Amino acid sequence: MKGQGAVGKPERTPVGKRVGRVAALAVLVALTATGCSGDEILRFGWPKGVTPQADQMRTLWTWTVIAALVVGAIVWALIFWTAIFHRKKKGAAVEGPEDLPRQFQYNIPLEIFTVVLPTIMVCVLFFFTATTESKVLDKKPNPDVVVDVVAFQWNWEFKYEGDAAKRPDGTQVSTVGSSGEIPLLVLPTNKTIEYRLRSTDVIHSFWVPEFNFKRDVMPDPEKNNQDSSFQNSIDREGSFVGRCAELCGTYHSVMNFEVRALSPDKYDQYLKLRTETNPKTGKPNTASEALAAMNCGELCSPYAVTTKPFNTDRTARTASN
Ligand SMILES: [Cu+2]
Repeated sequence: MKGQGAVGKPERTPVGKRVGRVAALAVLVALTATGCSGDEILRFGWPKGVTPQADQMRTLWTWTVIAALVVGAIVWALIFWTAIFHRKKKGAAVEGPEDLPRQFQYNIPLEIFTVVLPTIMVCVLFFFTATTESKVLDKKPNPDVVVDVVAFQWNWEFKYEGDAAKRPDGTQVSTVGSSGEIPLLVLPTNKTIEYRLRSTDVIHSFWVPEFNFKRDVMPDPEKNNQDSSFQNSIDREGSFVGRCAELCGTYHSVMNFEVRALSPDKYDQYLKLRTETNPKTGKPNTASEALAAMNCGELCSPYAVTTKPFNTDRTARTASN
């Protein structure tokens, strides 16, 4: 038996209408007020990648978020629909056993559908995750540049492998960061670069946001069964900030570094300068001295441009950036 209130012409609840209008307005404001371009919206907060690997990750991210938003929108719609349109009707009879909602459960076909469909969705997601992963983690046998990334509490050392980076005294060119100077990892564009990660103390993580990729830097990666190297190629010149993405102690937040991507000829010039001795100091050129000598404008800024050394005064109340 139906409640008396349920009979008669169905009235559209003003609440539903209002919620609909507010939601539509919120979406409109969100889309227009941010001033984001279409490309920016589709990146969903991710930076513009500077490597082909980063672009592949970003494509996967965009489609994953779209899929998640579709699922979210459907689930939210179901929640709001049940909350708004299944309220007790106005003027319904005094509560009694005959006015209770339909007491149903165990909809087997619906349950099978809501288990099978998410399983298929996760499988599709897994397929694209696995194919993207194999592309991003792919390694060429002969990388053009090999750099040892050594993390320590609390900074980085970038040591260049190969004959081109050999100084006359037989040592390899290396850049060590200090609390007063952000280390610059100078790299060539459009070359395959291999990063070999290792830590001298605790676990850190090598993260360049514009690579859309990070990897933990472990002490003893071999003993820890970690594949401690990865490769990529940077497709445009520029300065990109890098950060430590694994809590590593008191000064975890101040381990910023900078990747400086230069065209291959500028990079060769840089590396050559690094192997040469500075007549003023009698020591091999440092990263900043080599860049200053190159004098190629913003790209050859001798110091980091995306981040600055942190204030070593412990009573200061400013965060690093
Ligand atoms: Cu760290």
